[in-house]
Amino acid sequence: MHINRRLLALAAVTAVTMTAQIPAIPASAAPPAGGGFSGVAGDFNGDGRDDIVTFTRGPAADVYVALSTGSSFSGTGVKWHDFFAVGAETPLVGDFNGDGKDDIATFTRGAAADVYVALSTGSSFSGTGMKWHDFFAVGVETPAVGDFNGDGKDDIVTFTRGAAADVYVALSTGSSFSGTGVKWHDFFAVGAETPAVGDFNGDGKDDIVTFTRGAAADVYVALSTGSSFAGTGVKWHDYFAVGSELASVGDFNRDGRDDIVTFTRGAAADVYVALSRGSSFVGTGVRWHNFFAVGAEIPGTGDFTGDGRDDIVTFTRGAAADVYVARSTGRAFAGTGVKWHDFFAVGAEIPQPGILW
Ligand SMILES: [Ca+2]
Ligand SMILES: [Ca+2]
Ligand SMILES: [Ca+2]
Ligand SMILES: [Ca+2]
Repeated sequence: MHINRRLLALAAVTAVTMTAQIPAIPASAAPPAGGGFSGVAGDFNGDGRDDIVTFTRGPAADVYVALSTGSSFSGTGVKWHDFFAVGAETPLVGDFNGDGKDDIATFTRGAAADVYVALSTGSSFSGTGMKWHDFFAVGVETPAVGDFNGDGKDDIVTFTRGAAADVYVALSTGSSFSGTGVKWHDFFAVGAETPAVGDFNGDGKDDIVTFTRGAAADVYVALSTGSSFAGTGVKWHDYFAVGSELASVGDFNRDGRDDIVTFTRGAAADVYVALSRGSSFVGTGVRWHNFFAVGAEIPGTGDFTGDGRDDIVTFTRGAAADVYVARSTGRAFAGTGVKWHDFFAVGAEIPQPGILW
């Protein structure tokens, strides 16, 4: 996301094949205890190409990175941190000090609600036990990352969901996250909706989106003013991410506005995109790939080729631990079965980018 905001080249958009978007019945992605999250990719060495990271969590709490070469992810067993995201913590990615290299954050949630950060040096994540906030994302809240005030440093947001549906933000100072109980919205991502972050109007400040999924399949957006998220019940799409599909965000056509993507997974393994027009997401049933993120694989988004258009990745995990990428052409995701790594995110590890609802 960081790269795409800087690339405002206009991409020609033409119609692609229209097909019916059908509900899918994917297996569970085995989300972390207490609820899921959706993270986008990070560029850990600052070369303009997004990379992948995986967290073993548990007692080992190892963190491995494989760097994008533009056509594959390089490096097996390259450990960037040996004690981060312990137990069942929630790890996410962002450039928290604004130096152009993406860093990692982990949220303990629960009663402690601590937030730790380790900063990228370009070849490792530095710092153990560096607490950037001591009361954020409490209980089973859903944290996410974005630059909500547009100062170049990524901030953190948390969604209570449920009946309260409150949204809190803490802004990065470059060395901590500032603000406790600072509510930016008081009714967004209600019940079991799945929220995510992106700059949907392309003004340089990240906004929030929520997917109702189910039969309604509504998509709501609230735009950042720099100090709050504005708008309640502003529907940007009325039929996207149906049933239990997994939805995420990326700028797939490189126009500077983040778009939305949904993965049916299961046997169909279809991928649909709706492009942002700045005040709505356009396109229903526009399929950008017809066989990607099969079964219970974990998909994600990022600009792995470094051309300014966000691509898609999927992790098989398990014993195979294969990683596939399909690159965006601006109108579709190209390539089936193009393996970028053959041993990454083993077993039940948590890769990022990844959607784990
Ligand atoms: Ca950084
Ligand atoms: Ca910021
Ligand atoms: Ca925005
Ligand atoms: Ca776009």
